[in-house]
Amino acid sequence: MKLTRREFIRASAASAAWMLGANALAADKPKAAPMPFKNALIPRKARSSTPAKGEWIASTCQGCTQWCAIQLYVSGGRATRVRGNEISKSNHGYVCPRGHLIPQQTYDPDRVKVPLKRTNPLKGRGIDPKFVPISWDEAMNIVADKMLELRNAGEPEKLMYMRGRYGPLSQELLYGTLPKIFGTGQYFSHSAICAEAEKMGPGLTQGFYGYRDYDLEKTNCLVIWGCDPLASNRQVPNTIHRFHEIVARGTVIAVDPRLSNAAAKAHEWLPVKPGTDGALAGAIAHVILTEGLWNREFVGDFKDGKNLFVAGEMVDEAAFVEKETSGLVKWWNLELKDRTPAFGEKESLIPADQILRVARAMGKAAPNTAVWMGPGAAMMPRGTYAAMAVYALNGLMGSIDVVVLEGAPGAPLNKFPSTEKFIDEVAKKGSKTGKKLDGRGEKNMPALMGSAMNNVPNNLLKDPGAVKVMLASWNNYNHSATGASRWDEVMAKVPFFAHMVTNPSEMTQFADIVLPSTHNTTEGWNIITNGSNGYSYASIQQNPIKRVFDVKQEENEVVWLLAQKLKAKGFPNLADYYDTIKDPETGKAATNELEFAEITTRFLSAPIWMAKEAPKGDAQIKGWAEFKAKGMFHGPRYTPKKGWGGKFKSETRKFEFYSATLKKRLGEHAKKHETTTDDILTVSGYTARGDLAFVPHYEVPKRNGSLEEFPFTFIDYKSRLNREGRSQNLPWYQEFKKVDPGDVSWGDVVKMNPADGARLGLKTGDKVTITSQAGSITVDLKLWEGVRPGTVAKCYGQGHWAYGRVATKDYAKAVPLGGNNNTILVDDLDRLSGSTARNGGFTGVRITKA
Ligand SMILES: Nc1nc2c(c(=O)[nH]1)N[C@H]1C(S)=C(S)[C@@H](COP(=O)(O)OP(=O)(O)OC[C@H]3O[C@@H](n4cnc5c(=O)[nH]c(N)nc54)[C@H](O)[C@@H]3O)O[C@H]1N2
Ligand SMILES: Nc1nc2c(c(=O)[nH]1)N[C@H]1C(S)=C(S)[C@@H](COP(=O)(O)OP(=O)(O)OC[C@H]3O[C@@H](n4cnc5c(=O)[nH]c(N)nc54)[C@H](O)[C@@H]3O)O[C@H]1N2
Ligand code: SF4
Ligand SMILES: [Mo]
Repeated sequence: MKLTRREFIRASAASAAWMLGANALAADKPKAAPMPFKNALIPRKARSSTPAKGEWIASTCQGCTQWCAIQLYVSGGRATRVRGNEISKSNHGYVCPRGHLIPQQTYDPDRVKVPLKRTNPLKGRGIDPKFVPISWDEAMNIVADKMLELRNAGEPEKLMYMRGRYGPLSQELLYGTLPKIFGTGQYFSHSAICAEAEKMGPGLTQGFYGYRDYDLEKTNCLVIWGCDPLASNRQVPNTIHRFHEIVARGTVIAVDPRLSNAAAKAHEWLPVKPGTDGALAGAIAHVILTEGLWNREFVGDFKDGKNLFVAGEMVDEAAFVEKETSGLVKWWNLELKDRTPAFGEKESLIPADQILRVARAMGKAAPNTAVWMGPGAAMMPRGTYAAMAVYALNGLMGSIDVVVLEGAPGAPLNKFPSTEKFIDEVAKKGSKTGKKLDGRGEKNMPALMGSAMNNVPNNLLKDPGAVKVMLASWNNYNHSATGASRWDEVMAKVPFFAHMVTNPSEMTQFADIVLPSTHNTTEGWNIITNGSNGYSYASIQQNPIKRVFDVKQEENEVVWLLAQKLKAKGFPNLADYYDTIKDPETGKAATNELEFAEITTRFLSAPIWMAKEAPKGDAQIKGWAEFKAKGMFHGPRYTPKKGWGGKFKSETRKFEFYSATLKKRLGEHAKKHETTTDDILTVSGYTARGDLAFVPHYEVPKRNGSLEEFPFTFIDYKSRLNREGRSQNLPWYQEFKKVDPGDVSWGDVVKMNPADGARLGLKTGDKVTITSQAGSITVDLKLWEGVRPGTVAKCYGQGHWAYGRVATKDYAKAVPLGGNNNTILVDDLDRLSGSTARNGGFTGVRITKA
């Protein structure tokens, strides 16, 4: 970068102003780190005195669930810059804005730097734990002793492990192994507060319970529904890369109650009334059918070619011959025939003529129409059916496996040895003792996705003795889970809690032992797998920097140390199991925790770099050194129309508009409870009965709180800068918070339509209290046109009362910066999936001047 003198003066002035602004705003913050900015603006001459002698090293970002293959610029053992892995076929060498936060997250001065032990037995929000530093050895001794007390008392099931974010090695070495070998069934991952309800859409139609991929290069009509992939959701770099091309050549439609980044750039914005997505999707499907816009190649046609879909009229099932789908006419007769645009308008508040226009644009581009559904249309009470309704539009468009993809075959990975031999009788018995504390499988909790994690505190509050020792990693449920105050209550009661995290977050304030974790992108070992843009890939994390703090990675280093301690104290099974994992080249087992981390990473990825013949996909990688240098391996590109021809994984092997898959699974659940599916639906809070329950349909949105008492509907969304719940302690997060439409830097605003503001006599900058049935928070008000009257929106992320000095207003006094949405979001679920509700406007709120 060469600057002229004048440019340099201008740049320095700008950088000085920036720093002044940041520092003035951050008067009571620790010294923010404006250095990277300053460096970037210093002319070359000054820089050459300390030339950066570094190299780009491959790693993987875990700032969101895309898990991008990236490269870190490492200089003198320090990571200073970030970019996409240049060979990545999904991010094209770029990261999203959150990728650039990695160095700040790594060198956050508020990280937990050494193991800590609590000395204050009192636990509660705002109570100083009085942590004192201890050694890793002492910490491991304490945790191992507590665990063995349970085994010795014959009650291993009183151990609970809670996992938040993770890497694939967790499945093999921690989450999937430790509880089984130790003997407890009480282990829960965060998926139920993440986006599981979304998977019910593709799961119950085509038997694919997973996140979809999209071929944006071929997409001519992109319908972004309940997510904002320019800023969040998955595949952000590829969306940024392709979005403008679709805007130029086709149609972009955004369905979101708030003016999202995508909505601001789309041709059509449909500010749907929260929670009515099923009605809107039904109306669009109705138009597609009555106007004959469905994709004949996928869906089929009427026998004699005449379209018999006429509003309000039943159709004879025998008149239509389906191809790749099943149950279209049933769906029409049960649900769609009355879902006219007028009905859609009445429920969703989207004008009928806009519904018509959008449906026609979608039909015109089919099968190159992608409906990109996100949690906004799924993570709500009764969200299973909204997810099905929105996703089924892809079936009508015939876009399945054309532009809406299941994901390509992944890179080949090794299977870890079986744990079976190491599970003793005590463990077998323990694993089967007691019911899962999330209540899954109970009559009113079908939880077909397998977990209802956020229900654990409810059961634990009823039965506080059920857990005596709790381990948790990379999670912060006291902040990230709705009904957050329940977690404060329950965590205060858990007798012994060890937390494996990077920062002293809210949940950590309840810990007895804190085990400081690596920031895995810069300090850990792992192989991370994902896909986007038609490719799946495996990408490395290789501990590329010099660790500044005394941290260890929970998935491999900590479990190995813990296993050794348990062995020394008389329980060898975990350590003996880990010893069966040998280095793929030397055949040796690990002799220390860091070796274990590297060996397990090498073991997992060996089929990529040790294969005699190249696995399908990228050119052959010859050896570990080459894999570390390249950092990633792609499998082959997706196979178009993979599931066509009766190869979907649903019950009928077709794309089911009438879900035989759900009928079977719900039927099994009903049978287990010796009752009918209608009874299950009733106790689980759904409105459908009979066959309607098996087709995508509209369920009226559930609302916690009456309109009289709580007149506003609350909408939650993610910040473009949220690295899930983990970036709020970074000065750049706070400084650039204004990148979220309508938001402000170093603050937390609730956004209200100016018409409502005028009515209530409220103005921008007013301090307001938001109150729901669950609790209340006080934040600043911002009048903003991006939400309709009656709805208010606030970004998720702020409101930390712990975590660090930047994230809070006063860390020592537990004073939050802004307010946590999860304090006011009511604890409610979509019981069919087990997911926690956070979208769909299910929480009514009242807004008053503070
Ligand atoms: N209201 C609302 N709530 C939400 C969401 C929302 O949009 N709105 N999003 C939901 C979603 S999708 C998810 S997935 C969850 C996520 O929620 P959780 O699973 O609880 O995870 P986080 O809050 O992202 O991070 C938890 C903790 O991990 C620690 N940490 C950070 N980096 C690392 C690391 O590299 N290693 C280890 N061991 N620890 C680390 C930090 O101390 C941090 O406090 O939140 C959910 N909660
Ligand atoms: N920037 C960023 N990106 C992320 C993450 C992050 O923390 N930050 N986390 C990653 C993770 S773990 C996950 S699970 C994904 C999921 O993350 P997203 O796909 O972003 O999901 P949500 O945060 O739930 O966002 C919900 C969206 O739906 C809208 N919405 C709310 N109610 C309704 C409704 O009733 N109808 C409709 N149609 N829309 C509604 C909201 O305005 C918002 O735009 O994101 C991943 N990507
Ligand atoms: S935050 Fe997500 S999209 Fe951004 S670079 Fe990291 S993994 Fe990729
Ligand atoms: Mo998530």
